[in-house]
Amino acid sequence: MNLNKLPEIPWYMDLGAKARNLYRDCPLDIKNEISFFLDHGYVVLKNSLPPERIESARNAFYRHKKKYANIYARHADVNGLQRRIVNLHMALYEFQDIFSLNTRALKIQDYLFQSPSTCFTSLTFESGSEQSIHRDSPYFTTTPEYYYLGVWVALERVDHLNGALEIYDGGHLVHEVDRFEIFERYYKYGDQIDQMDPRLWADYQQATIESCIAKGLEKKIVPMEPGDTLIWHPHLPHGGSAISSQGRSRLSIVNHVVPSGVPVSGLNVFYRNSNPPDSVNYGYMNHADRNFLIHKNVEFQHADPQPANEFRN
Ligand SMILES: O=C(O)CCC(=O)C(=O)O
Ligand SMILES: [Fe+2]
Repeated sequence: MNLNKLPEIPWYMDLGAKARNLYRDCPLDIKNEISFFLDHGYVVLKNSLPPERIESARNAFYRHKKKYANIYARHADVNGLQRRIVNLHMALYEFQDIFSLNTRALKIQDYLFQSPSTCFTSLTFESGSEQSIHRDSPYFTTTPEYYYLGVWVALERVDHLNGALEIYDGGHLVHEVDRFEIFERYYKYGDQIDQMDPRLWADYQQATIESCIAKGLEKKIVPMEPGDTLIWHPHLPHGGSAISSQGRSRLSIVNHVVPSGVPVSGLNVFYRNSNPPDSVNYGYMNHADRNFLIHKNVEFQHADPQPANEFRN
């Protein structure tokens, strides 16, 4: 794919008139959602998937968990729940449906990208993530930058008891912090860096949160019902709220999506210690008219890879 086709900066990153101007051509049936997204950095689509679709994804998950009980057991928390399964959709068609058949959510993604949205990765949480607030961009650096959205679907009710998404409302408008100053705290340009260096992640997130607080933004949690979808802006600081009722499940799937052909890199490119790639060598597959990047394995917390084509219900 010719990356030159995508504008260097996605239109929704523009803070002012240009974005507003472009969104005048927005289809009427998604205009309110696009407007909310531009103002708040996220939008919730109520009942964007019907109860039968949610039920069949839930059933597929619990069947799978039972069938591969020995593998799941290795990664369960003290309550027997899974905190992070990577790319489980590669094994479960019902999870692919959650992306491909979420028509209203896709219309919004396609409009934002001005290009068909493609599923890059998924994370399945059976328990709230309790992840501290962060922007995804240091580990999800697209070329060009910011061609990325988070598409989060509740498979059961989510609230403060089981750990909902927590966000800085409007935090997507907080300017990118001086990431290059952060890099130079630890490295010189051209150094070999640890691709997972926790300092390069944590300092960036800390600076971002301080900027949100300085702007007077407040954290808020977003309760959701099964079948609701939340789409977040690439710059939205988000995380998982504390679970006040430990042991209560929070089954959810999040797809990280990009336009087809967009390369995704990590810290090295985010901090411009390497040049951004100019092409991708990913394979894509199609399910119900939507492209998915092919991952060979399903992983538990980024480890213990299981070949997706054998790890089936
Ligand atoms: O599901 C959550 O609690 C947070 C997930 C998240 O931060 C992500 O997928 O980027
Ligand atoms: Fe995230």
